[in-house]
Amino acid sequence: MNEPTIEVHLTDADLTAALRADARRGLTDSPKWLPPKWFYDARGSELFEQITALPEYYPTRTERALLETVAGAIARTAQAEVLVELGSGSASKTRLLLTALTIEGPLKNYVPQDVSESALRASAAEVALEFPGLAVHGVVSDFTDTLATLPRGGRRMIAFLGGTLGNMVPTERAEFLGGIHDVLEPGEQLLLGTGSVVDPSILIPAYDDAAGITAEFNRNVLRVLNTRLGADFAPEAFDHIAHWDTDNEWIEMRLAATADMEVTVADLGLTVRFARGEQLRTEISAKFRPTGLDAELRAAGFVSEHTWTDPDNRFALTLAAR
Ligand code: AVJ
Repeated sequence: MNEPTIEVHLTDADLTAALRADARRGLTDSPKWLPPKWFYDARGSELFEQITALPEYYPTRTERALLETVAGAIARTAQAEVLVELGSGSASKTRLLLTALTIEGPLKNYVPQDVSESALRASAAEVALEFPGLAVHGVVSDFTDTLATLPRGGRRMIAFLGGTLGNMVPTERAEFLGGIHDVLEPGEQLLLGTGSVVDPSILIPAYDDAAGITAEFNRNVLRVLNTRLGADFAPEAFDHIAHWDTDNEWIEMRLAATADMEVTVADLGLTVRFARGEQLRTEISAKFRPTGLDAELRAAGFVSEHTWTDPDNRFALTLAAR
C-alpha cells in the first residue's frame, strides 16, 4: 500500500487559540468581521463541496474544464518533481495536474496542504491510492504562516487553485505572494487559479444560490464559534448576503442579524450585541483582471510565463516563475 504521511503543524489547540484571537478581534471591531478560514470545519468543507456542484457556482467547474485542456501544457513547461498544493481541500481538480505532471514530466511527490485535517487526510489517502507511484506527504497548516516549513528538495511547483487568493485583501496578497517567492528557488514555479471579473449578474448568484447552500455555508462559521468557543449564536437568525463591491471588485459575504440580539461567547467571556440589520463580514472573494494580477505577481518578484483562460473569460490559470 502507498500510505500517505501527514504532518500536523496546526493542532486542535493551535486552532482554538487562533480562533479565539480572530473572534475577539473581529467581533469587537466595527463593523464586525470574521476571517473566512473558519468556515472549513468538517461540515463547512462538506458544504463547500456541495457549493462546487451548484448550477450557479461556476468557478470550480470552469477551472476544472480549463485544467482538462491545459494541464499537459502546464506540465511540459513546469517539469516539476514536487507538486505542493496550498489549500488543497478535496483535491478533486488536482488529479488532472498530477496525471499530466506524471505523464509529461518527472513528478515524484505530492504535498497537499490544508487547514482542515479531515479533508486533508481523506484527499491524501485517495490520491495515494490513485497514484501508486507518487509519494504523498500532507501538511495540516495555515498557509499564511507555514510556507517556510514546506518540504524542500526537488524542483517544485506550488499550486494555489480555486480562486482562494481572492480571500485576501491586496496587502495580504502582496505579503503572501512575496512569501511564496521567498521560499521558491530560482526556476521553480507558482500556478495560480483566480476568478476573473465578470458581470455581476453571473457573479452574485454564484455566491447566493437558489438552494441556499451558500447561505448555510456562511452561517456555518457561527456554528464553528458555538462548538469551539461555547458561543450561543442562533445561526438561523442571520440572513445571508452576497454583495458585489464594484470599487474593490470583490464579493463580500455577510451575515445580517434579523433582530436585536445579544450573543455570549463563553470561552472569551465576551458579550456581543447585534442591532437588527447589523452585518458581520465573513468573506471577501476578490476577482481579478489580467493586468492587475500580472502587476501583483511582478511586484512580488515573479515573471508571469503564461495565462490560460476559459472561453468565457471567467477564470484564469497563471504560471509564474521565480
Ligand atoms: C474556496 C475561497 C475559492 O471564494 O469562491 C464559495 C469560497 N465562498 N462560496 C470562493 C466560497 C462562497 C471560495 N473559495
